[in-house]
Amino acid sequence: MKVLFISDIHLGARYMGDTRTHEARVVNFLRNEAHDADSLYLLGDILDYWFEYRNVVPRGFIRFFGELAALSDAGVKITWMTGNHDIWLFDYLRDELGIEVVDAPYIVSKIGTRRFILAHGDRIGRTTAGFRFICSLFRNKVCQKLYSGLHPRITVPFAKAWSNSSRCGKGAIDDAERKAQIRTLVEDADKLAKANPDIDFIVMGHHHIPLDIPLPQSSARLIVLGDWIDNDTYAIFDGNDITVRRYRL
Ligand SMILES: [Mn+2]
Repeated sequence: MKVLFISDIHLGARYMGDTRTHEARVVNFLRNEAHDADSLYLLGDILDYWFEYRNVVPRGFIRFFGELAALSDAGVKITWMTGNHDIWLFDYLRDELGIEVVDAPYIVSKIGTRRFILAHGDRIGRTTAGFRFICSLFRNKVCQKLYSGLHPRITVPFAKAWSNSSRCGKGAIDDAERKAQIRTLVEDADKLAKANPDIDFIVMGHHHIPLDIPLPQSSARLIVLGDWIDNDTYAIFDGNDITVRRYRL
């Protein structure tokens, strides 16, 4: 059995500079690693910004979407859990690519003989009240309807600038703060594992730090996928165990 997990690619992010090279790295990974996989889990923030209007979709990501389509057509089961950057995947990518789109704080899923909690992770671990408020607006159906009525000439530059500023904020985190962030994350994951006692692995993205930590109060392990900005990391599950790896071209 081969199952892949990947998150936080942030395709199209302005701060990546050369977005075409960034996309090519990811497509290369999928081409070399995913074609013999049984399933592929995209755990959110795959696209830095995306909004599906009813009849129109944003430009870009052609090679990435093409590769997902090829994988899906070849029988690889693809599940895309939305993150806080790619919340607005509605039915277009789902139907066009033949994938499953999931918008939930987390899901419990049996893969092979093991039980997983899968999440993007933005609703697990340390978050500020402001961040939670913004995310609840982003997920609100009425707000989405109103937003879709605005011309993309207004919304796209706004969204890209907002994403860019939140990234610049993240870069300013110092070591002490990062350690505190990981400590809170482990505590929260531990609570989640205790509430779901037969869980083997909690796999999530969002935090942009590759981690594989045994949880203190359960037999489960916390796997954080890292990202494709600084780390180029993913996780691979063989039916029995899961490992976090760095992709090298
Ligand atoms: Mn995120």
